[in-house]
Formats: sequence, structure tokens, C-alpha cells
Amino acid sequence: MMRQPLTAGTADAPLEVALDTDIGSDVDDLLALAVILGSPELDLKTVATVYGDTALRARIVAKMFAEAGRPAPLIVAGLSDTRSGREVWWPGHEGSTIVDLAAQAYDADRDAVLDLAASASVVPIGPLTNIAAAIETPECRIARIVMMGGAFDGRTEHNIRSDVDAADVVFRSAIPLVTVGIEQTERVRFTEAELDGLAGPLGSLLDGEVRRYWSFAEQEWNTPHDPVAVVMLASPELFGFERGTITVVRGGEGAGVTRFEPDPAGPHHIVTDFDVDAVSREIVARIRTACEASARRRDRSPSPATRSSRGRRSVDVEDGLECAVLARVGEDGRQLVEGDPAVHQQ
Ligand SMILES: [Ca+2]
Repeated sequence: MMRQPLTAGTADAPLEVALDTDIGSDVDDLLALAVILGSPELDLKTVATVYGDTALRARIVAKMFAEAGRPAPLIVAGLSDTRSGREVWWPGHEGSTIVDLAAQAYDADRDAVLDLAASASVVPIGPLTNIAAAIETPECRIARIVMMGGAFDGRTEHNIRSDVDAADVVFRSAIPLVTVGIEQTERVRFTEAELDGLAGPLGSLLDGEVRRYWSFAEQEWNTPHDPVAVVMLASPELFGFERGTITVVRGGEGAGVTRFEPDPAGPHHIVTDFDVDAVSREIVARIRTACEASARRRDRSPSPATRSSRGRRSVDVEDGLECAVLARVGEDGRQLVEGDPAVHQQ
């Protein structure tokens, strides 16, 4: 049964979202963040990191925004250890091609769990440790979860398997949730053709990280699992869904398996089909939009940056891509806005 559980934002009224990511291990989180940066329908308010060295992951996020030439949203480092006690998978290549990573600043004084709890729409693309903790806070106002995770063909999937106890809290919460499982995301490939010619500082960062990941995986392509979830949020009309209830097997044989029971009144939706060619095109087009914008901003803004703090909001319209941007106050108290070279971190 085809149902439509998502309503897309628009460039005029973008959907405010918080991303929760294990960026740096599989390269697809970097690609997903680039897709968001090229999606005027989405207004990224918060990026939280999860699983393992979340401070390092937060610095990767900060570097992404610096290279994109975009003012950063809230960037917060979340929980490192899994609720289930399962050991973190940490290949060791995280951020290895990114220069000046240690110098990248993020919002280290904030509580990522509370920032996620304060977000109406959260987009988890990693293990669900932070999201489970956010749901358990009295302040939780999460009204919708749109995620990549699970497998609905009897296998287990990394984001769920890595913290089954957190996944169990999320699914039992009955918060409306839409997920795309790995049996669906595996239908898309990101290859040399998609990587070719990405422009600007953001394109260079992505090219280096994607090739490093291909080398690690000993193949010349990767699966853009997380970007599929972002496109699902931005262009839900490309997807088919079924409504029901998801549960997760927490222990014993089959631990980590996600089960789906169709139910017209259930709180969850899974993707049952999508237009592979159209979604692939959307992923590439949005990444290219973000990369080309980074090239234009670099050309306009060659000066070194000043670290600044968050200020009020303004709106910048550039080349048809309407970007919600933050005006900022520099360390000297001067207000900085988009187009001021001092905004752009190097
Ligand atoms: Ca991920």
C-alpha cells in the first residue's frame, strides 16, 4: 500500500531539521550533509554527532561548513558510548584526509541530547544513542523522526545493530517515524561518474574523503545510504511507503534484526519502493549545487576568517538557491553577515 507520511518543505518555507550523524566512518554521512546544503527545502538548525569520538566528528562537520562557505548551525558533540554496551566500530580513517581538523571549532559547551530533544524534526543517520536519550528527557518535543536504518529483509543493519537498546527505545516511543532500510538504499551507487567534477573547496573535501573511503573498502564506488534518507525528506513524492510498527530484536539469535508489522494505525512508515534513477539524480544535483556555491563563495571571499558567535537570522538568495543564513557577531563585537569575508573560515 502506498502512503505518503511526509510533507516536504519549500524554498519559501523550509523544514527546520536537526541532523544526528556518525559522520567520518562511512563517507555517506558527508555526502548526506552536502545534499542538505544543496536543498533549499531544508533548514538545518542543529547537527549533533554520535558514536565514538563525537568531538572529532563535530570538527568534521565544522570543516564541512567552513569549506562550503556557509555559516554553521549549532554543532554539538553527543554520546560516545552505546547504550547496549556494544563496542564502537572505529576504522581509524575518520577525517584522515581533512587538513586543519583539530583547529575546527564547534559548540562544545552545549548538551547535544537537549538540543536534539528541543527539535521537532530529527534526522538520525547513525546509531540511535542520542535520540533515545533525547526521547527520555522531560523536555523532549521531538514530533517526527526521519531516518536511515534497519533492514526489512531479515538481515541486520549497522545503525540498529550498533545500539539495539537505543533503537528499542526509539521504536517503542511511538513517535511518528519514517525510515529507509538498507535493502532499499543498496539500490543506489555513487561512482566515479557522480564524483567527477565536484567544484570548489567543498568538492575537494568530498573528493578526498570519498576516494579515501573507496580505498578502505577496496572498491571504486559506495552506497549513499544516508543521502537517500535526506532526499526522502526533501522529495518524498519519489518514494513509496507502508505504515505499521517496527520492533527490534535486542538479544540472542537475530539480535539487531528489525521486524515490520503492517498496521494502518501504526506509528511507523518504511520505504517499500522508490524511483532509483530520480533519487540518484537528486543526490548528485544537490551535492553539485552545494559544491558550486562553495566555489562562488571562495572566489568572493579569499580572506582568512574570524571565529564568530551566533547572532540573529537573515536570508540570502543566491542563484536560485535560497539559503537561510545566520548573521553573526565577531569576537570584536562587530556584526558579520553573509558576504563579509571575515565570516568564512579557512
Ligand atoms: Ca551514517
